[in-house]
Amino acid sequence: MRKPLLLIAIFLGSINVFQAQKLDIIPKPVQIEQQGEVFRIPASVRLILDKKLQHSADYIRGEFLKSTGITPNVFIGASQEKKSIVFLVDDTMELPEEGYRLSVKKEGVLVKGKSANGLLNGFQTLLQICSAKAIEKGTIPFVTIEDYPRFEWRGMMLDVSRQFFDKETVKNYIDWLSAHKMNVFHWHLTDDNGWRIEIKSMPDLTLKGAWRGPGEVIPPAYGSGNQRYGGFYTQEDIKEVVAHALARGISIMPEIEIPGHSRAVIGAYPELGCVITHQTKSVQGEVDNVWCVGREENYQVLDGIIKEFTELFPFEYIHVAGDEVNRATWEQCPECQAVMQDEGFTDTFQLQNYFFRRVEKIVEKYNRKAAGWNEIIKGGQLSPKTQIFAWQGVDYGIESAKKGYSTIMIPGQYTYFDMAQSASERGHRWAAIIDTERVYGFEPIPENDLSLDEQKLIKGVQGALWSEYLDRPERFMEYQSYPRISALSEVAWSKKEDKDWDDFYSRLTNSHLQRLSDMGIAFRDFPPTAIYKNGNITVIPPYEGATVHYDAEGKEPTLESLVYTIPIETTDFENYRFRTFFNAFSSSPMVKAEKPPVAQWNTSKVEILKLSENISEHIDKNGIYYLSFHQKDEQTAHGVVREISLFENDNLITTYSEEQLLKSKPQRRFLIEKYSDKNTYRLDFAVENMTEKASSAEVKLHYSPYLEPEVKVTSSMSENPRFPISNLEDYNPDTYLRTDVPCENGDWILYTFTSPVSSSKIEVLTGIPNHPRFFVNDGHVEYSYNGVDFEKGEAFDYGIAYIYPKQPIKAIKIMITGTNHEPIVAGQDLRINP
Ligand code: TNX
Repeated sequence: MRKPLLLIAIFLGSINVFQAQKLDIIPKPVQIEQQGEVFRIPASVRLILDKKLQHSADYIRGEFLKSTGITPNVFIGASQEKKSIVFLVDDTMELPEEGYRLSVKKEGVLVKGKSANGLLNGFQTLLQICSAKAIEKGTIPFVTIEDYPRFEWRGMMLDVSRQFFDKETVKNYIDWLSAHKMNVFHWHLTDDNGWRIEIKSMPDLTLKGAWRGPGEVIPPAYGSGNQRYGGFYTQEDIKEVVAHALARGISIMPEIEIPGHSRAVIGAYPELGCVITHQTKSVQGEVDNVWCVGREENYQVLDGIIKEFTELFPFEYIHVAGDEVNRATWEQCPECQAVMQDEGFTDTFQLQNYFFRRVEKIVEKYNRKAAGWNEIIKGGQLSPKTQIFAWQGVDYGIESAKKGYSTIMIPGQYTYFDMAQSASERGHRWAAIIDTERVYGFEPIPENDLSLDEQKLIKGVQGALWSEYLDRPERFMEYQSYPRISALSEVAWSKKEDKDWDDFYSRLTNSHLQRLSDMGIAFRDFPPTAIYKNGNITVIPPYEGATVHYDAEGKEPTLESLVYTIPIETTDFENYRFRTFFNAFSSSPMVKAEKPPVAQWNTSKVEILKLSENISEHIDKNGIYYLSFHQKDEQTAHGVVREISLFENDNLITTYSEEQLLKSKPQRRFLIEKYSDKNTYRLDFAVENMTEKASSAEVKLHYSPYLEPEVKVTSSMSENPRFPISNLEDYNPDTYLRTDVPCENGDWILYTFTSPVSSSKIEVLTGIPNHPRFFVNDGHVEYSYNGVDFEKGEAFDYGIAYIYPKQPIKAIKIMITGTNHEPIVAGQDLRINP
């Protein structure tokens, strides 16, 4: 008789532990409760919208259809009915602004919002529930959600100057932000390389200043080459985009870059610039790009421009920039000097502050507030209404809040999505390499450095997408944006204590990447890990269900390449490349197979570790090997390494005794010349951890695919002493040449080998490594087998040319036939394939 009782107990138990279906909502809501049943959406479902949501009716109808496959009947302000989906504003709700409550029951769906934007946030949650992987199409599980944002400002900036993105692209961009409950689109409309907004009182700003190329007022830049390139938005376009954003709960903050980054303006209206005797360059190498701040008429011009901005943009803030101003221009300008004298200023930051005080007055006259980059704090007080954007680092946000300004955290080190996502990918790297996990880990409130009142001045966070390098490959701006913005949205919206990377990653990869794909975003997928051991490559996909394609000949895998299923037996692991593909548009960067680390350690004690490892199985041929130290993140990068020695059968091959900080990512080179499979190889090194902070790393050994023969390099162009030409002789890919001058027809760089080199293919690269700036546009390579007679080879394509020698080669020459339209030229080490 005991058995049936037990069965009943199990049965009852299984009812209680109802397994909630994963809803995978991003950003994570504050509170969710799920019940076991589902609401079936009727085929003729009624969507009843509060009058305050009228402006979003079309948007809501369209998105609902896309997400559920059901065309709703939309009513404004009608009374509630059974089985309908109702959106109601209730400003008496005890919730923060933009908060909402969502309940799905047998009777129907009710979304209550504190405001129209609160309802839109609830609507986004509803769409995400309907598109979660676990949810049957056409149903919504019974659920109760209460949700509100952590920060009132959740922004994203897009630079449309360096590359122009048309109106439709911008509208899509706004849609994607609103799907993530972001609420500010910061539109960087003007910069050195193009003015993009029609201003009726200053028509040449767009007639001339929106175009670059040969014979235009702005020289070619950022991939536009010898083509006329540009574009702008008419005032009608702007109004259309503003209305589009409003319907999606997004405010648009326009930015006018003043007084620096203004080459387009000065090109169109030269009289707005200073009269100077010798040129100086801005941080980004531009000349003639600063407004004269001593010329009184300029303030009327600015008043006219700002007035038109305020007529187009209803948002409370106008961003007036102030970053990276080349103030050296003002030092030479008589009119600027006169103001300095009259005002008794001793440095040009005071003059900059004078300028912004006047600009703030104009902005406030039109009932708006000014916003600016963190540099504008320098040189004096600002209006208490002005809001500061801390881009150079969190410390600048701390300084701004301590001075009492409303502050937005937008630190390059975490939220600049023009930064590369991994070491081998395209993008800036001046602030950091920023992957999605790093964005997710960003905490906008530096609690230890600010009082509670000061913390309240941190109004929110923002990401930025500068567009210098978005010219290629195709849809790279989407690749740089997502899923990093998905991570940012959670930083901005969700509670700090609810943040958990593993949980976020599981929601992202389980349902949200599919949502991004459904929105038509060509996002960056996560790369697999490929490990080579005992003659086999084993691939670990980045997440369950990910499809990894591979190529066995060193080429970039495509969707047509083989799909990885089981471990690959090979003696040739270095030639394999792997890549995750979500679909034809979204994929990961490619990765190589790696051997397991040769050594690792992990300590949080003050100690000296002496490591000694037998690494014989990692060495299998003669050639150059690189030893590198990889930390997981900055928190575990403490300590130094030294006395790194490699032994062959107990005989020392090379030793590096000097000490190097782990933070500096040490890399050491070893040459094996007498390999035999009977040899044993041993690696010894010491790690010293000086504090009780974490020190841990993996040590990897890579066989270099390239030859490194002795070479001497000379050039017709003078070098920048910080990036000398001798950097081209060291085969260290991190060091490169910068000239002091732009290149001209007839300039050259000559690589001469001590003895002729046999190679199947030599890659000649110009520009900064992984960062397409300062490369050779117009030119070709030449090569010589005897060092005297040169043959003409390939022309440079986007900074690269290849040589396929037929016999051992003695010298290679980069021949320049035109300017690269950049202030300098950069050169790199040759890549010489065996
Ligand atoms: C600095 S961020 C700039 C931009 C560049 C960006 C590239 C800022 C206020 N100024 O002009 O595009 O770096 O990362």
